[in-house]
Amino acid sequence: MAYDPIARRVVLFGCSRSSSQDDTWIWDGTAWERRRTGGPPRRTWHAMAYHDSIGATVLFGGYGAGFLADTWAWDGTSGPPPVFEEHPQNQSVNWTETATFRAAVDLAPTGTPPLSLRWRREGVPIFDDGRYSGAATPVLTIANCNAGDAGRYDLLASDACTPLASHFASLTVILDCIETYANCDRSSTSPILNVMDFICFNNFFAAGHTYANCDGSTAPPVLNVNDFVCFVNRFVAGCE
Ligand SMILES: [Ca+2]
Ligand SMILES: [Ca+2]
Repeated sequence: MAYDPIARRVVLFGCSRSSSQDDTWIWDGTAWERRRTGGPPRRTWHAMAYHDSIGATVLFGGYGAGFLADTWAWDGTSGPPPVFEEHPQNQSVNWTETATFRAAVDLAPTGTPPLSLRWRREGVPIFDDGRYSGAATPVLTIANCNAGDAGRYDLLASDACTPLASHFASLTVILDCIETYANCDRSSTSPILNVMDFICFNNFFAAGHTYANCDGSTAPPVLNVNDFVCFVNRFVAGCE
């Protein structure tokens, strides 16, 4: 820790909590503020002082990955924020298929990982579950996509200073399965095919509706048990 008499603030770097740290903080007499410096690797037992002639806070040595003998100077300006090297891309998937969003953050400008990563849909954080995986990594996978997955996704990268969001990427889920024969009730939420389609088929059958002539037969009786067998087969076949 050192006092900067020009900026009239205290500068704190590193030291040890449960392990040695690599964060820089300033105290202006009112509040602590963490600053992004791209500065020294983590350490403790180092020496710091304000150097008048170069107008910088100077740090020397300490103990990090072994005993250190390096010298660093910080002029009080914050380093650049992380930048996205790769933004997620818009994509379309068919219903029940898997979608993958990918992004990459360049840590080089800051040199102060770790960042915490979190994918969001329409600004709402996503967490891993049975269908989402990688929600806190650069690659988000969404399995068995349904209509509710459509929307805008982005990756939020947060360090201790400033959260940074990627561009939005849109996911479009193509619901051609809605038009499949077995989706008798033309429902559009997952699961598209369920018991309601059997009830629907029964109702059409009872009403003598041409929809119930699943096998396309023409000899009377046009609607018979073969149409039930046909419907079951079409249901099992799903969206084919
Ligand atoms: Ca249905
Ligand atoms: Ca028939």
